[in-house]
Amino acid sequence: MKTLVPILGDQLTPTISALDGAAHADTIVLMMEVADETTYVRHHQQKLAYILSAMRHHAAHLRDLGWKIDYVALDDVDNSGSFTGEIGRAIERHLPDRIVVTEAGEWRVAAMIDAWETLFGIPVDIRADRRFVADHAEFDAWADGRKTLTMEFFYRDMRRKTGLLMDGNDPVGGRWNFDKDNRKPAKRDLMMPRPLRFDPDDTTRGVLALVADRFADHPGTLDGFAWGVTAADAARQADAFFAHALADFGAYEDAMLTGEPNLWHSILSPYLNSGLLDPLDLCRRAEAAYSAGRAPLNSVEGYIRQIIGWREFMRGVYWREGPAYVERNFLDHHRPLPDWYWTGETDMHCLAQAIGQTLETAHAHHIQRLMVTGNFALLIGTDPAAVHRWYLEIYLDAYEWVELPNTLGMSQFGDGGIVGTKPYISSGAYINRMSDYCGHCRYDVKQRVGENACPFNALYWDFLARHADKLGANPRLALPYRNWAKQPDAERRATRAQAAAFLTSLDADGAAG
Ligand code: FAD
Ligand code: DLZ
Ligand code: SF4
Repeated sequence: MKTLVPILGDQLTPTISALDGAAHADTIVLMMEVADETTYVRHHQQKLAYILSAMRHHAAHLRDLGWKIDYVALDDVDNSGSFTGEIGRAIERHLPDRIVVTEAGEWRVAAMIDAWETLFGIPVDIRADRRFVADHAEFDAWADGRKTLTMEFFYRDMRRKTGLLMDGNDPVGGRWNFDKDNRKPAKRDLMMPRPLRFDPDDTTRGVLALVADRFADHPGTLDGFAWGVTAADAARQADAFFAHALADFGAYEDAMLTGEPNLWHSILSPYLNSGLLDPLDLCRRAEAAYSAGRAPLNSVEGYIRQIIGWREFMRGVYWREGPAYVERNFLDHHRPLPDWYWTGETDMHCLAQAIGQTLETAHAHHIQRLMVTGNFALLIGTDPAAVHRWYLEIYLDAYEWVELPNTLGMSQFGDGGIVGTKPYISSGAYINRMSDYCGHCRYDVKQRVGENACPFNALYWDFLARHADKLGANPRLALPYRNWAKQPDAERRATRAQAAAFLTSLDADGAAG
């Protein structure tokens, strides 16, 4: 039976379920670079270059493995610009008896695939994506009947299911979570691990020229593009992480340093999300490093929790909440993002650092995304859909299934408490504790009012005051609300006036920093 197997840009795994049971002789693998995917948001230029180059390398790899590949390049003259258009053209070229495809990673593309059977009048077999620990039914079974979805409990089930860091029925080390050993601020260290840089080969150079030609108006820069684009590159970066960074990953997970974009993070999410690396394989390597005494438990447990805990949990929430999740706006926020989210031109050093490195590399680590750019967007009352669009376009690892629940749910509290039990907000004090940013800033992190006061401070209290009706009864915010209530009236008025003036200046020029 002649079979057409479309492989999407985040399905770059040779063992993808769509190829299960397929034979080289009667299978056509279709890969499509299409205008719709490159423009549905204004992806960072490096994200476009990475995905297109990784797709081209993957096609070459599959060809080497013996598959027949039909590859549609973005600049092919007859390219229709959409997945559905390209499937239609491929059906005319190959006259397949059926289509077999692995489920898409987002609602938008899933809806397209769902329409193919009726549209083209041939059977379409949509297969589960085996690259995750839990499938949709399993997540739903876990979530059904629970009043709140707590990641920690889901994570424990994933530990039991995978056997990772388990000692029979108990967690290795007697605890599920070693976070209290983590969250240390970092000091500059000349021996700090640095991610590998990969020189563009001919294929990547061709793609860089294409992106420069067609997408020069997209955010970010192509200068210094150094991402790996093959499974072999990704494996080298993973080796480097396990050899040099895993041991201190836990301790410095939440640290931030000026001019140090990566610290002890793995910088593997782009490769994981497009299929060049296998999440469980990475977890097993981390566990082996612990067993061999090469990395402490707090680091290894922390790393494994990010992958089989947070990553899987986010995916579960995304598919469970449905396509309307993107519209949720619990706090009724409507401000646009300041223009300088696309330039990094602000005097607020923490934001200039996080945004600046993002424009340069299309990557920032978790605490920068959550407690700098996300925290600020939330405190000023940005429309969560606008924040979502920014994260989706600006990060190399951003696909909606993982980006949306992180942004709209965890970071912006737009879902009112599905992903997290309270909004992730902080004043400047948190940023000062976890980074060296404030020492380089024109603002004074210790001041709440006045011309030089750190804007995060007044904004933090103003946020709590503004949302007392929706958040005042949240037990996890009881302490800050008590603190706010204890402050003298005059101080509270001055704080709110300071925040109001800052917000007005933001509205006036879109670049208050
Ligand atoms: P490490 O710090 O080394 O962590 C190890 C791995 O754990 C990562 O590679 C990643 O696969 C996984 N991980 C860690 N935290 C999370 C999380 N919260 N959700 C899912 N996986 C996680 N991650 C994405 O992969 N794509 C996104 O689009 C994305 N958007 C985000 C948006 C916001 C507002 C926030 C707060 C977080 C977002 N994250 C996203 C999660 C996290 O920031 C990145 O996974 C991480 O920074 C990737 O860098 P790393 O590989 O060095 O991670
Ligand atoms: C993100 C992206 C981009 C920019 N371009 C393509 C493309 O040209 N062809 C392709 O197959 N996939 C691309 N992708 C990834 C898809 O958007 C991704 O596979 C869908 O979001 C489904 O999860
Ligand atoms: Fe950021 Fe405030 Fe510190 Fe400046 S003083 S770096 S704005 S937290």
